[in-house]
Amino acid sequence: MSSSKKPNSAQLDRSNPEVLQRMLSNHLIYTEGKSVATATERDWFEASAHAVRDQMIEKHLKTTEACVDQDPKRLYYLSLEFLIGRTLSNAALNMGLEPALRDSLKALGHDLEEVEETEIDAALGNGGLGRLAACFLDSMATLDLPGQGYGIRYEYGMFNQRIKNGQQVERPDNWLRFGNPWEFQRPERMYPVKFFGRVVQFSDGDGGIEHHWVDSDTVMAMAYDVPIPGYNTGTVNNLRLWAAKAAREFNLESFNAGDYLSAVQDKNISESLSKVLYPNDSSAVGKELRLRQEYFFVSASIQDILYHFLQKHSDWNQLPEKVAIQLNDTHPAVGVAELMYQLIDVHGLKWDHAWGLVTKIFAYTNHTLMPEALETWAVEKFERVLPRHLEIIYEINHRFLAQVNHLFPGDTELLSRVSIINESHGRRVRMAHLAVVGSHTVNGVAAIHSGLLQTTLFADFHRIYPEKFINVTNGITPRRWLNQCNHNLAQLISSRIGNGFVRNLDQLKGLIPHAEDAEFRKQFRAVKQENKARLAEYIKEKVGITVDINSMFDVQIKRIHEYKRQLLNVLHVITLYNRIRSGNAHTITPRTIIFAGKAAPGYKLAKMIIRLINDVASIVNEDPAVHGLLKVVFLPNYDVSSAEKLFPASDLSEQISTAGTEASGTGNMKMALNGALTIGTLDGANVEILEEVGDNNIFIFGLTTPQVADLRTKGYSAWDHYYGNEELRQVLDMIGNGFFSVEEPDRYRQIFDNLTHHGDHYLLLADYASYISTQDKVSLLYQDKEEWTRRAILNVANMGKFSSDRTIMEYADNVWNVKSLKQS
Ligand code: 4GP
Repeated sequence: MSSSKKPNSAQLDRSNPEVLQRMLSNHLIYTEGKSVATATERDWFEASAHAVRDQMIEKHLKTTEACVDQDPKRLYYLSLEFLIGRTLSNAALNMGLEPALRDSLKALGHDLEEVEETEIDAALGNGGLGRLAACFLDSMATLDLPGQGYGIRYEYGMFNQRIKNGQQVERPDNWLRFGNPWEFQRPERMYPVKFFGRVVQFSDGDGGIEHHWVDSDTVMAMAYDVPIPGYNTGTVNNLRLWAAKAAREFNLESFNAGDYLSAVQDKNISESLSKVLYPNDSSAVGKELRLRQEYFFVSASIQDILYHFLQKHSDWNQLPEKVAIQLNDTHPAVGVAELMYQLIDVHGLKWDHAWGLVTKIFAYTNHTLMPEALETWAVEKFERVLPRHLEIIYEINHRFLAQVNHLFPGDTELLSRVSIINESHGRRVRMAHLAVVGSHTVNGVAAIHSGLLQTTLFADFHRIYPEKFINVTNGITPRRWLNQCNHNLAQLISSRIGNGFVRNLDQLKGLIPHAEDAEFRKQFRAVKQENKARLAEYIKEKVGITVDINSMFDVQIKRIHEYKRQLLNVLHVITLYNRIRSGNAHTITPRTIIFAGKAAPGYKLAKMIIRLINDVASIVNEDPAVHGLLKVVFLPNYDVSSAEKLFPASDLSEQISTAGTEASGTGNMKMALNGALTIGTLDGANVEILEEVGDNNIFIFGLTTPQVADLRTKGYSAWDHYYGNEELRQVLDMIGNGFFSVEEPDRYRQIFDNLTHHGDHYLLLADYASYISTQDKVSLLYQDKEEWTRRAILNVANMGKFSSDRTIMEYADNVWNVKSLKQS
């Protein structure tokens, strides 16, 4: 069809199943080159993706045009991670094509669920922060906000986790092996990104100095665009991911000298920049390739942002009126120095002018208080890779410290604490400090976390710039995390309160009276049972374990980390096991305890915890004395797609981190939105979930953050708990003495030692008694099906606050000052 011809709207009405069916068949033949007779499910997925994509493209182009016409202020979300998962069902849902797609595939003899199973997750992220970025993209598009994501098109995403003999084994995630129907390569959108070299100074003839970054190596950044459809709106935004390309296909000198291999080697080295996502691992800390990845995508993105700005504007003072940049954690913090570099060295602005603009543009979100995640770079390394940027950072720091000295004269301790350069343990660049100094707003991701940032990690900065610090509590997109993953629950809710909640999650409050309706509770339970049956099948298929869908599905799914305390959960499992073995079976409510999550490849203790869970599972699951009262499952390769099966099927949500350690959590929100009750500490967003659902509808236990701090200052003795609690002692002895690893009795000695001799840093033993007695209350309540369901419904009804639409509106209003596009 030529672009000048008006489309025939009847022909393009893809929500008409007959039309869509024809498009599917056409794409199968003309895009995939397959006949109906030879097509696999995967071919039908490709055909479906192309049919849905066609409609997205039209809206995508319109959104781009609207942005050009309206020239609004735009938000650019810089993130090293976007944990997207699958796209087909989500795009179909948001575009209003889901029913037609389901029907069309059915008419062609295929099942949407089976077809979508062949889509490989886009796992361009580790966990929380990456998934949050993906939810934010969905909300920005849904709210018609002119927002664009920028990241890296990794060739290999988050590793695949296999479990061999109970242990985690990592396998590369070759997610692009069949291609990616959702992206558009833009070979015309390429930017050079420089590394290495040196800086030479010239007089600018005006009394000033010009800096020239010379003898550098160049890698090209090539854009790939991924359309991001909003729900039930004309807006389709863009996620732009950068791939590294060699600046020259071949090094001609080597090639002419007959050294073909080293000619190609240069190309490989350049292109390895976007090869693989770093798992957030302690071994990744300080890795030069990581620094280069960060600078690579930040530089390309900022060049692209300025290119678009300069298409329409010539007055630099307008830059902060047109551009807002959000730094998703410190990974893109080098952007502060890069924008200075671009403005001063490339576009010739003076320092003060440039700095005035930069500090109106950036905002920074912190996602963790864990010290190992706070990025720093050795000065020598930074200088080698980015010599000019180090000079710029020195200058930023010099001026910043002068300002601090002015505010707090003579406080040299303060100066050394806040300096962007840490001088005390080998000189290092502190990226969090650069982010705070260069941003107008700094936020944490839940009220408690933002408070802790201000009183602990950034207390000094809070004294210097109190006005910079705010809280923006995280949220999740209800499209993926309710409508898409729990279709039946969404339908049931719609049948009572309409479907306005999908765009305005506060409307779920309308369910509150229905919690008192026995018929509604029955239907709600039926949905949960169906979801549990679906998960049970999946578990059977993946790990061969049969689980009882009438048992309580007690679920802890998240990265494996000591602070998240999967081990505390294991202590409870073993406690239940011991009670059953000692003849107390009649007091036990049957449970299926499900774990899933990946450990960073270099995090030995986290890997040991996975192994322990698997060892405990084999003993418990095979012991005839257990009589089906207890099953333990470790589901391998936790990813977005398996999460979509796990959340809807959960009865109990385990959110049991040591108070003060989990920044927010978002799994806690997904669980409650899908009708699970939470057992949790007063940590992260649990605190706000409690406020929303009321203390009757959540199980809170354990020490509070001030109590944790207090205990640590006063001195804590894990042994007191060990000797003071017989059940606990028995459990710990079993772990330490090899009950679960008879062939290697010392296998878990280190766990025992950490929890006893080495001080139990995350205070598992201090919280054990409170956790166990709260779990007993959970068990008791689960026996009262009606009351349990009533409370589960009240959880769903009170989750309105945790929509990422609310979160994004707060960022748009309080941080970015970005307004919705006008729809034509
Ligand atoms: C995570 C936090 O651990 C989690 O509490 C929070 O909900 C999430 O970010 C989104 O804000 N942090 C990371 C990380 O993913 O890599 O630091």
